[in-house]
Amino acid sequence: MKNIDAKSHVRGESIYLDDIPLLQGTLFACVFDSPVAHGLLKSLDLSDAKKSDGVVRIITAQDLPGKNQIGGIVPDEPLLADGHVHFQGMPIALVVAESEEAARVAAQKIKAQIEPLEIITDPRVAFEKNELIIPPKRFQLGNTTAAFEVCAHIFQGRADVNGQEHLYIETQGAYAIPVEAGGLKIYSSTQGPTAVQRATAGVTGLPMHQIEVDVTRLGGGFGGKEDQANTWAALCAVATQLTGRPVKYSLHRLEDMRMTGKRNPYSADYKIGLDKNGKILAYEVVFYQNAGAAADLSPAILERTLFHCTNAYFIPNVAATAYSCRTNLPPNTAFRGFGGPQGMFVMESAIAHAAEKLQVDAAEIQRKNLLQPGDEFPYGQRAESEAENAWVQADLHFHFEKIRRDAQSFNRQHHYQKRGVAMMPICFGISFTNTSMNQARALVHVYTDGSVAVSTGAVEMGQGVNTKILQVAARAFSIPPEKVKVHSTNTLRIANTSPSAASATADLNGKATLMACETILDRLKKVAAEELQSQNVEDISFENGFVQHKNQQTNLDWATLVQTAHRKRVSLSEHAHYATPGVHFDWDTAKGHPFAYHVYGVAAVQVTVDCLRGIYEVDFVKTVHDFGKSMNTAVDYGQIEGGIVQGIGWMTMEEVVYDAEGRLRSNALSKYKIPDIYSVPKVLDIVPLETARENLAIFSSKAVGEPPLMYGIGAYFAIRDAVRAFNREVSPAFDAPFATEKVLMNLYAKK
Ligand code: LUZ
Ligand code: MOS
Repeated sequence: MKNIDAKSHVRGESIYLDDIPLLQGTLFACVFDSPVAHGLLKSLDLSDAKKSDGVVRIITAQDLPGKNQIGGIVPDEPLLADGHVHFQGMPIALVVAESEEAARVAAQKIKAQIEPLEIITDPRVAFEKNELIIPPKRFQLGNTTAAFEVCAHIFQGRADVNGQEHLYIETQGAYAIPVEAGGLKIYSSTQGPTAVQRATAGVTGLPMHQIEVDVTRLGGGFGGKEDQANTWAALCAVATQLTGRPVKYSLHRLEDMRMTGKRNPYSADYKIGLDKNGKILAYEVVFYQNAGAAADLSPAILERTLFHCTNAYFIPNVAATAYSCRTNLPPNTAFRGFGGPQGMFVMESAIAHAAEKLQVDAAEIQRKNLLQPGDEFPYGQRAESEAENAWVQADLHFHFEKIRRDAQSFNRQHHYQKRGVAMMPICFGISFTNTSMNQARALVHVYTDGSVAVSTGAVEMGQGVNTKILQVAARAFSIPPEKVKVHSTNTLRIANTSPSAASATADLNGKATLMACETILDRLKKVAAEELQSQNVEDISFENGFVQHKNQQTNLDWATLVQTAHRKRVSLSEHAHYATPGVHFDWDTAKGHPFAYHVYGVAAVQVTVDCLRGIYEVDFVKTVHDFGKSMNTAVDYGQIEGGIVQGIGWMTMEEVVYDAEGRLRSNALSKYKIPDIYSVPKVLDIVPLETARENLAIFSSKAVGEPPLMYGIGAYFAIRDAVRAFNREVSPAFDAPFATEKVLMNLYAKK
């Protein structure tokens, strides 16, 4: 089944925030943001801006009716700067004017006097100064100290991995509308309608029931709108409250890049110990997370880094420590993988380091240490591992030995072109690591013409979740997909939602939808049994829009049955609640069973490096991927292709650059290179893993949003391999992304 949005997307008919028809009297907002990364806000001169054409109101921290606080996990983030500025791009004032242009012009006329304070951009410097967002988090398995005593080989090093700009095609934005009795209706481009509702309630001082948040769809989120959509919605809400008029703010790309946080950069120290056969006996790692100026989601991201610090390997002795370090950068935030990819990059760096020193193929070490079913993760959960299975199947399909040999023979024949190869196994845990977030609700109405309306907490952001939800309802009722409509995500229809995140959206909301449909179906079966004078409800089933009795089609069609049920005063609506069974975690012991299941896979990645220019192409990414049993291969393959390319971009070309003043230098698309069609692997083979194992996913169709991004890590190590094929003397630092300039420097570096 195709993505249900395909047609309206292609025709340009899909409605995004900026396409919503405006109400008469709508005002437009623009932020005046801090030009300094750290300082004391001494004074603010609004006089010129107030006189500017079309300006209706300028709002500062003192004007907020409620609390000046939007921090989700830790209350450390003011909506508008009050006395202090903590990063360049921090909102200080909001101009509200009759047009977008008028608001922008006026914002530029605001002058702030800021007394500079010391600026920290490096997480290790922040750590030295004890600038921590939360106390450190630790995972431990076995005893590393004892294990290192018996290791034949021990290697220590450092790995750095940079951030990533989300670059959702639709920038952040919100549109707030006053409704009667002081309430608000807010359209928001958010992954978390409830997060927007909660943050808005805080700054406006309204109870949550006075605030309706509605989301039709996003033009991409990638985690950037899990928490950071709150700011714009809260600002518009306050402006609406203070002016009594609708207020819209759709950010300019430059504002969005400057003011919003990115994927957290990490710096890490690792120590890996192996026995003489290449078995990893011990692994110690310390992560320094660059959180930026406020907690945002960084504490949860830090946890997911720890959860993924051993990737798809079993290591009997692990000690992992993670520090969330406060710097003067925009608060960094969720980004596809949520800290997991950063942890996995460090693990792969440690393995590459060991392989280089031991003069073996990294694949040999990877292969020997894959998780086996029943192995214990450092956090106590036992693996239902597909890691070995995925590796064996990938080897059968793609012939790793031959890939390696062909690359070597190519390299013997070409001096200025070198091929590099890497294998990239992945293991990604599915569920929010915060157990309480693993719940969802769905509201299903069957109308008397037999058509069905579904609402859930799932936000459609291009990932195809609405298509999957629709499939769930259509399959549950055995009716054609055209009979089902999935409606916008709305806090009045579905309350207390978890954000659409953690790859878990289709599972959580799909299961709630299935439960609601099944409850309605049970009622309809009783009605059908009465109509058909059948003694046994068990004999009733549905197929192709007709009722079946003892597997024989009857004349009773779906719409007639629905009308009959309504006439008999049987409810055709249901609101269902789903909570993932069996998940729990205890941070006191740092053990538990946080994930409903894991997604596995293995990719073989090959690149060709042009050794004169330092540029490279990805020849192929070939993967055996664990879909469970895909319920929509079009959607799932699309997610995998997109994830791989986004991962390759992060690892090989996207360079987020802040200078020492905390100013974003890569602040436009002319200075920040994202993958284009030419960066896509020439060959992208995706083969589903064959498995008989049961899982907790919706229709056994495993989550697919985040896991494939991490195949992109293979591109980093493939480039590194090619560089070393050209220059045997060099041992490139583990410092992602491996962008062209870095490649060129390493190609010609001396020992
Ligand atoms: N968001 C969150 C996430 O709040 N908790 C998570 O565990 C998570 N994982 C991935 C992406 N977003
Ligand atoms: Mo995400 S990083 O699942 O919002």
